[in-house]
Amino acid sequence: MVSTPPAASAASAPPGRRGADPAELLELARGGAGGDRRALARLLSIVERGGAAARDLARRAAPGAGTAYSIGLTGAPGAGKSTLTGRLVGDIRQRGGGPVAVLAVDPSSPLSGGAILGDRVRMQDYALDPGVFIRSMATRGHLGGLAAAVPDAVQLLDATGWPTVLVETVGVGQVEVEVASTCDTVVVVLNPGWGDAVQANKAGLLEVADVLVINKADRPGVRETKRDLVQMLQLSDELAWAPPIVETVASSGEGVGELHDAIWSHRAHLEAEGGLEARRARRKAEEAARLANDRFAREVADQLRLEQTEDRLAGGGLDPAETADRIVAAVARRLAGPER
Ligand SMILES: Nc1nc2c(ncn2[C@@H]2O[C@H](COP(=O)(O)OP(=O)(O)OP(=O)(O)O)[C@@H](O)[C@H]2O)c(=O)[nH]1
Ligand SMILES: [Mg+2]
Repeated sequence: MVSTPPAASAASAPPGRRGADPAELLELARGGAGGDRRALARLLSIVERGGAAARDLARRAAPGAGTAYSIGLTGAPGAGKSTLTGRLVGDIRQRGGGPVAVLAVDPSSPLSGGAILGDRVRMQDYALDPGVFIRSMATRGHLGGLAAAVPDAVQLLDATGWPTVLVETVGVGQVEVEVASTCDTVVVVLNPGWGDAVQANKAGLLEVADVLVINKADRPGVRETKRDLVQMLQLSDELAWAPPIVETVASSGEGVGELHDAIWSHRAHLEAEGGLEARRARRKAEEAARLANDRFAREVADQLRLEQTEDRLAGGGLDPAETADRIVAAVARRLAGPER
Protein backbone atom coordinates (compact mmCIF):
# COMPACT_ATOMS: atom_id res chain seq x y z
CA MET A 1 0.00 0.00 0.00
CA VAL A 2 1.22 3.46 -0.85
CA SER A 3 0.37 6.01 1.77
CA THR A 4 0.17 9.72 1.05
CA PRO A 5 2.62 11.84 3.03
CA PRO A 6 0.74 14.23 5.32
CA ALA A 7 2.20 17.38 3.72
CA ALA A 8 1.07 16.38 0.25
CA SER A 9 -2.55 17.41 0.64
CA ALA A 10 -1.77 21.08 1.22
CA ALA A 11 1.07 21.14 -1.29
CA SER A 12 -0.93 19.49 -4.05
CA ALA A 13 -4.08 21.56 -3.56
CA PRO A 14 -4.65 23.67 -6.66
CA PRO A 15 -3.34 27.07 -5.55
CA GLY A 16 -5.77 29.01 -7.70
CA ARG A 17 -8.93 27.45 -6.36
CA ARG A 18 -11.44 29.79 -4.80
CA GLY A 19 -12.04 29.92 -1.11
CA ALA A 20 -8.61 28.58 -0.13
CA ASP A 21 -8.05 29.45 3.46
CA PRO A 22 -5.48 32.20 4.25
CA ALA A 23 -3.53 29.90 6.58
CA GLU A 24 -3.17 27.41 3.74
CA LEU A 25 -2.23 30.13 1.24
CA LEU A 26 0.36 31.44 3.69
CA GLU A 27 1.85 27.96 3.94
CA LEU A 28 1.96 27.64 0.14
CA ALA A 29 3.54 31.08 -0.33
CA ARG A 30 6.37 30.51 2.15
CA GLY A 31 9.86 29.85 0.84
CA GLY A 32 10.34 33.15 -1.01
CA ALA A 33 11.57 32.43 -4.52
CA GLY A 34 10.63 28.76 -4.05
CA GLY A 35 7.14 29.53 -2.76
CA ASP A 36 3.86 29.55 -4.66
CA ARG A 37 3.46 32.94 -6.39
CA ARG A 38 -0.24 32.55 -7.09
CA ALA A 39 -0.86 31.96 -3.40
CA LEU A 40 1.24 35.05 -2.58
CA ALA A 41 -0.68 37.13 -5.13
CA ARG A 42 -3.96 36.04 -3.58
CA LEU A 43 -2.74 36.93 -0.11
CA LEU A 44 -1.73 40.39 -1.37
CA SER A 45 -5.22 40.82 -2.79
CA ILE A 46 -6.60 40.15 0.69
CA VAL A 47 -4.31 42.86 2.06
CA GLU A 48 -5.39 45.21 -0.73
CA ARG A 49 -9.09 44.69 -0.01
CA GLY A 50 -8.58 45.45 3.66
CA GLY A 51 -11.19 44.83 6.36
CA ALA A 52 -11.35 42.02 8.88
CA ALA A 53 -9.77 39.44 6.54
CA ALA A 54 -6.70 41.67 6.06
CA ARG A 55 -6.40 42.21 9.81
CA ASP A 56 -6.66 38.49 10.43
CA LEU A 57 -3.98 37.81 7.81
CA ALA A 58 -1.67 40.44 9.34
CA ARG A 59 -1.99 38.72 12.71
CA ARG A 60 -1.12 35.36 11.14
CA ALA A 61 1.87 36.73 9.22
CA ALA A 62 3.37 38.76 12.07
CA PRO A 63 5.18 35.93 13.92
CA GLY A 64 7.08 34.94 10.74
CA ALA A 65 8.15 38.50 9.90
CA GLY A 66 10.84 40.88 11.12
CA THR A 67 13.90 40.07 9.03
CA ALA A 68 13.12 41.76 5.70
CA TYR A 69 14.40 45.22 4.84
CA SER A 70 12.11 47.66 3.04
CA ILE A 71 13.21 50.48 0.76
CA GLY A 72 10.74 53.14 -0.40
CA LEU A 73 11.29 55.12 -3.59
CA THR A 74 9.25 58.25 -4.07
CA GLY A 75 9.40 61.44 -6.11
CA ALA A 76 7.60 63.40 -8.79
CA PRO A 77 5.80 61.62 -11.65
CA GLY A 78 8.21 60.75 -14.43
CA ALA A 79 11.32 61.31 -12.28
CA GLY A 80 12.53 57.85 -13.25
CA LYS A 81 11.49 55.86 -10.18
CA SER A 82 10.48 52.74 -12.12
CA THR A 83 13.59 52.74 -14.27
CA LEU A 84 15.68 53.20 -11.13
CA THR A 85 13.76 50.49 -9.27
CA GLY A 86 14.41 48.09 -12.15
CA ARG A 87 18.12 48.94 -12.12
CA LEU A 88 18.33 48.55 -8.37
CA VAL A 89 16.70 45.12 -8.55
CA GLY A 90 19.28 44.15 -11.17
CA ASP A 91 22.11 45.45 -9.00
CA ILE A 92 20.91 43.60 -5.90
CA ARG A 93 20.51 40.39 -7.88
CA GLN A 94 23.94 40.76 -9.46
CA ARG A 95 25.59 41.26 -6.09
CA GLY A 96 23.96 38.09 -4.81
CA GLY A 97 21.71 40.03 -2.46
CA GLY A 98 18.99 37.37 -2.47
CA PRO A 99 15.39 37.49 -3.65
CA VAL A 100 13.76 40.89 -4.18
CA ALA A 101 10.07 41.79 -4.11
CA VAL A 102 8.78 45.03 -5.65
CA LEU A 103 5.52 46.71 -4.74
CA ALA A 104 4.47 49.41 -7.22
CA VAL A 105 1.98 51.49 -5.30
CA ASP A 106 -0.54 53.71 -7.05
CA PRO A 107 -2.88 55.63 -4.74
CA SER A 108 -4.86 57.11 -7.60
CA SER A 109 -5.99 53.80 -9.11
CA PRO A 110 -8.80 51.57 -7.98
CA LEU A 111 -7.97 48.03 -6.85
CA SER A 112 -5.28 46.76 -9.18
CA GLY A 113 -5.91 43.06 -8.78
CA GLY A 114 -2.17 42.71 -9.20
CA ALA A 115 -2.10 43.99 -12.77
CA ILE A 116 1.04 45.80 -13.78
CA LEU A 117 0.13 49.38 -14.47
CA GLY A 118 1.53 50.50 -17.82
CA ASP A 119 5.28 50.17 -18.00
CA ARG A 120 5.82 51.40 -14.51
CA VAL A 121 7.91 48.44 -13.55
CA ARG A 122 9.88 46.89 -16.33
CA MET A 123 8.53 43.45 -15.58
CA GLN A 124 9.84 41.74 -18.71
CA ASP A 125 13.45 42.20 -17.56
CA TYR A 126 12.78 39.87 -14.65
CA ALA A 127 10.12 37.55 -16.05
CA LEU A 128 12.60 34.68 -16.06
CA ASP A 129 14.21 35.40 -12.69
CA PRO A 130 12.48 33.37 -9.96
CA GLY A 131 14.22 35.56 -7.36
CA VAL A 132 12.14 38.61 -8.33
CA PHE A 133 8.49 39.17 -7.50
CA ILE A 134 6.70 42.27 -8.80
CA ARG A 135 3.24 43.39 -7.88
CA SER A 136 1.17 46.55 -8.28
CA MET A 137 -0.97 47.71 -5.41
CA ALA A 138 -3.78 50.19 -5.13
CA THR A 139 -6.59 50.40 -2.65
CA ARG A 140 -9.49 52.43 -1.47
CA GLY A 141 -10.95 49.84 0.81
CA HIS A 142 -8.25 49.50 3.41
CA LEU A 143 -8.92 51.27 6.67
CA GLY A 144 -6.18 53.85 6.96
CA GLY A 145 -5.56 53.68 3.22
CA LEU A 146 -2.38 52.70 1.51
CA ALA A 147 -0.18 53.96 4.30
CA ALA A 148 -1.65 51.13 6.37
CA ALA A 149 -1.95 48.55 3.58
CA VAL A 150 1.66 48.84 2.42
CA PRO A 151 3.24 47.89 5.77
CA ASP A 152 0.89 44.90 5.87
CA ALA A 153 1.98 43.91 2.36
CA VAL A 154 5.65 44.33 3.29
CA GLN A 155 5.09 42.22 6.41
CA LEU A 156 3.46 39.52 4.29
CA LEU A 157 6.38 39.47 1.83
CA ASP A 158 8.73 39.37 4.82
CA ALA A 159 6.88 36.43 6.39
CA THR A 160 6.87 34.49 3.11
CA GLY A 161 10.63 34.73 2.63
CA TRP A 162 11.41 37.91 0.65
CA PRO A 163 14.37 39.56 2.43
CA THR A 164 14.35 42.79 0.42
CA VAL A 165 11.20 44.71 -0.52
CA LEU A 166 11.28 47.76 -2.76
CA VAL A 167 8.22 50.00 -2.60
CA GLU A 168 7.82 52.40 -5.49
CA THR A 169 5.13 55.06 -5.19
CA VAL A 170 3.59 56.81 -8.14
CA GLY A 171 3.21 60.55 -7.99
CA VAL A 172 3.98 63.02 -5.24
CA GLY A 173 1.49 63.92 -2.58
CA GLN A 174 0.72 63.41 1.08
CA VAL A 175 -0.23 59.76 0.60
CA GLU A 176 2.96 58.97 -1.33
CA VAL A 177 5.08 60.61 1.35
CA GLU A 178 3.25 58.60 4.01
CA VAL A 179 3.61 55.35 2.08
CA ALA A 180 7.33 55.83 1.48
CA SER A 181 7.83 56.80 5.12
CA THR A 182 6.63 53.40 6.25
CA CYS A 183 9.82 51.89 4.78
CA ASP A 184 13.15 51.38 6.54
CA THR A 185 15.10 53.50 4.05
CA VAL A 186 13.37 56.26 2.09
CA VAL A 187 14.86 57.24 -1.26
CA VAL A 188 13.62 60.51 -2.77
CA VAL A 189 14.13 60.80 -6.52
CA LEU A 190 14.53 64.26 -8.05
CA ASN A 191 15.55 65.57 -11.45
CA PRO A 192 17.96 68.36 -12.34
CA GLY A 193 16.37 71.63 -13.20
CA TRP A 194 15.19 74.78 -11.63
CA GLY A 195 12.93 74.36 -8.63
CA ASP A 196 12.69 70.59 -8.37
CA ALA A 197 14.44 70.53 -5.02
CA VAL A 198 12.30 73.43 -3.82
CA GLN A 199 9.13 71.58 -4.84
CA ALA A 200 10.29 68.45 -3.04
CA ASN A 201 10.98 70.49 0.06
CA LYS A 202 7.50 72.00 -0.04
CA ALA A 203 5.94 68.57 -0.43
CA GLY A 204 7.69 67.44 2.76
CA LEU A 205 9.86 65.02 0.83
CA LEU A 206 13.22 66.22 2.08
CA GLU A 207 12.09 65.71 5.64
CA VAL A 208 11.56 61.99 5.10
CA ALA A 209 14.53 61.38 2.79
CA ASP A 210 17.33 59.09 3.94
CA VAL A 211 18.95 59.07 0.52
CA LEU A 212 18.50 61.72 -2.18
CA VAL A 213 18.85 60.92 -5.85
CA ILE A 214 19.29 63.35 -8.69
CA ASN A 215 18.23 61.11 -11.55
CA LYS A 216 18.53 62.12 -15.22
CA ALA A 217 21.97 63.44 -14.35
CA ASP A 218 22.64 63.37 -18.09
CA ARG A 219 20.57 66.54 -18.29
CA PRO A 220 21.65 70.09 -17.44
CA GLY A 221 21.15 71.62 -14.01
CA VAL A 222 22.62 68.90 -11.79
CA ARG A 223 25.00 71.28 -10.05
CA GLU A 224 22.25 73.81 -9.26
CA THR A 225 19.88 71.15 -7.95
CA LYS A 226 22.63 69.72 -5.77
CA ARG A 227 23.44 73.18 -4.42
CA ASP A 228 19.75 73.79 -3.62
CA LEU A 229 19.54 70.48 -1.80
CA VAL A 230 22.69 71.07 0.23
CA GLN A 231 21.36 74.48 1.25
CA MET A 232 18.00 73.14 2.34
CA LEU A 233 19.50 70.17 4.15
CA GLN A 234 21.85 72.38 6.17
CA LEU A 235 18.82 73.66 8.03
CA SER A 236 18.74 70.35 9.85
CA ASP A 237 22.43 69.53 10.23
CA GLU A 238 22.08 68.34 13.80
CA LEU A 239 20.73 65.06 12.43
CA ALA A 240 22.71 61.90 13.16
CA TRP A 241 22.36 60.84 9.53
CA ALA A 242 23.00 63.31 6.72
CA PRO A 243 21.17 62.09 3.61
CA PRO A 244 23.75 61.49 0.88
CA ILE A 245 23.03 62.94 -2.57
CA VAL A 246 23.58 60.43 -5.37
CA GLU A 247 23.58 61.29 -9.07
CA THR A 248 22.17 58.65 -11.41
CA VAL A 249 21.28 58.08 -15.02
CA ALA A 250 18.74 55.31 -14.56
CA SER A 251 18.30 54.81 -18.29
CA SER A 252 21.96 53.75 -18.64
CA GLY A 253 22.52 52.38 -15.14
CA GLU A 254 25.14 54.98 -14.27
CA GLY A 255 25.35 55.68 -10.53
CA VAL A 256 23.11 52.76 -9.55
CA GLY A 257 25.97 51.04 -7.72
CA GLU A 258 26.49 54.22 -5.66
CA LEU A 259 22.78 54.35 -4.90
CA HIS A 260 22.88 50.75 -3.70
CA ASP A 261 25.88 51.58 -1.47
CA ALA A 262 24.13 54.67 -0.07
CA ILE A 263 21.03 52.65 0.83
CA TRP A 264 23.05 49.91 2.49
CA SER A 265 25.12 52.49 4.39
CA HIS A 266 21.91 53.91 5.78
CA ARG A 267 20.81 50.43 6.72
CA ALA A 268 24.14 49.78 8.48
CA HIS A 269 23.77 53.11 10.28
CA LEU A 270 20.30 52.18 11.55
CA GLU A 271 21.31 48.66 12.56
CA ALA A 272 24.47 49.80 14.37
CA GLU A 273 22.71 52.32 16.58
CA GLY A 274 19.67 50.20 17.39
CA GLY A 275 17.85 52.77 15.31
CA LEU A 276 16.05 50.23 13.17
CA GLU A 277 13.91 48.94 16.05
CA ALA A 278 13.26 52.51 17.22
CA ARG A 279 12.25 53.56 13.71
CA ARG A 280 9.96 50.58 13.27
CA ALA A 281 8.38 51.14 16.67
CA ARG A 282 7.77 54.80 15.86
CA ARG A 283 6.30 53.82 12.52
CA LYS A 284 3.89 51.41 14.19
CA ALA A 285 2.84 54.08 16.69
CA GLU A 286 2.19 56.49 13.83
CA GLU A 287 0.14 53.85 12.07
CA ALA A 288 -1.89 53.26 15.23
CA ALA A 289 -2.58 56.99 15.52
CA ARG A 290 -3.61 57.13 11.89
CA LEU A 291 -6.00 54.20 12.27
CA ALA A 292 -7.52 55.71 15.40
CA ASN A 293 -7.90 59.10 13.73
CA ASP A 294 -9.57 57.55 10.72
CA ARG A 295 -11.99 55.70 12.94
CA PHE A 296 -12.90 58.88 14.83
CA ALA A 297 -13.32 60.85 11.62
CA ARG A 298 -15.62 58.22 10.19
CA GLU A 299 -17.78 58.13 13.33
CA VAL A 300 -17.99 61.92 13.54
CA ALA A 301 -19.08 62.13 9.89
CA ASP A 302 -21.76 59.46 10.44
CA GLN A 303 -23.10 61.16 13.55
CA LEU A 304 -23.09 64.57 11.88
CA ARG A 305 -25.30 63.21 9.12
CA LEU A 306 -27.78 61.98 11.74
CA GLU A 307 -27.72 65.35 13.50
CA GLN A 308 -28.34 67.16 10.20
CA THR A 309 -31.31 64.94 9.41
CA GLU A 310 -32.83 65.57 12.85
CA ASP A 311 -32.15 69.27 12.49
CA ARG A 312 -33.98 69.38 9.17
CA LEU A 313 -36.94 67.54 10.67
CA ALA A 314 -37.03 70.02 13.56
CA GLY A 315 -37.05 72.95 11.15
CA GLY A 316 -33.39 74.02 11.22
CA GLY A 317 -31.39 76.25 13.56
CA LEU A 318 -28.55 73.89 14.43
CA ASP A 319 -26.27 75.21 17.18
CA PRO A 320 -22.68 74.23 16.28
CA ALA A 321 -21.30 74.00 19.83
CA GLU A 322 -24.27 72.05 21.20
CA THR A 323 -24.26 69.79 18.17
CA ALA A 324 -20.55 69.14 18.68
CA ASP A 325 -21.25 68.12 22.29
CA ARG A 326 -23.95 65.71 21.15
CA ILE A 327 -21.68 64.27 18.44
CA VAL A 328 -18.82 63.70 20.89
CA ALA A 329 -21.16 62.04 23.41
CA ALA A 330 -22.72 59.78 20.77
CA VAL A 331 -19.38 58.84 19.20
CA ALA A 332 -17.87 58.10 22.61
CA ARG A 333 -20.78 55.76 23.36
CA ARG A 334 -20.38 53.99 20.04
CA LEU A 335 -16.59 53.71 20.22
CA ALA A 336 -16.86 52.04 23.61
CA GLY A 337 -18.27 49.06 21.72
CA PRO A 338 -16.42 46.77 19.29
CA GLU A 339 -15.35 48.10 15.88
CA ARG A 340 -18.08 47.83 13.32
N1 LIG B 1 17.40 61.17 -19.95
C1 LIG B 1 17.02 60.33 -19.02
N2 LIG B 1 15.80 59.77 -19.05
C2 LIG B 1 15.46 58.93 -18.06
C3 LIG B 1 16.32 58.62 -17.00
N3 LIG B 1 15.68 57.77 -16.16
C4 LIG B 1 14.46 57.56 -16.68
N4 LIG B 1 14.31 58.25 -17.85
C5 LIG B 1 13.12 58.28 -18.70
O1 LIG B 1 12.11 59.03 -18.05
C6 LIG B 1 10.82 58.51 -18.34
C7 LIG B 1 10.07 58.21 -17.06
O2 LIG B 1 10.70 57.15 -16.38
P1 LIG B 1 9.94 56.23 -15.33
O3 LIG B 1 10.96 55.30 -14.76
O4 LIG B 1 8.73 55.62 -15.92
O5 LIG B 1 9.55 57.33 -14.27
P2 LIG B 1 8.60 57.17 -12.97
O6 LIG B 1 9.11 58.13 -11.97
O7 LIG B 1 8.52 55.76 -12.57
O8 LIG B 1 7.22 57.64 -13.56
P3 LIG B 1 5.74 57.48 -12.87
O9 LIG B 1 5.68 56.11 -12.28
O10 LIG B 1 4.80 57.65 -14.00
O11 LIG B 1 5.66 58.56 -11.86
C8 LIG B 1 11.05 57.28 -19.21
O12 LIG B 1 10.89 57.64 -20.54
C9 LIG B 1 12.49 56.93 -18.92
O13 LIG B 1 13.11 56.25 -19.98
C10 LIG B 1 17.61 59.23 -16.98
O14 LIG B 1 18.42 59.03 -16.08
N5 LIG B 1 17.90 60.08 -18.02
MG1 LIG C 1 6.80 54.58 -12.13
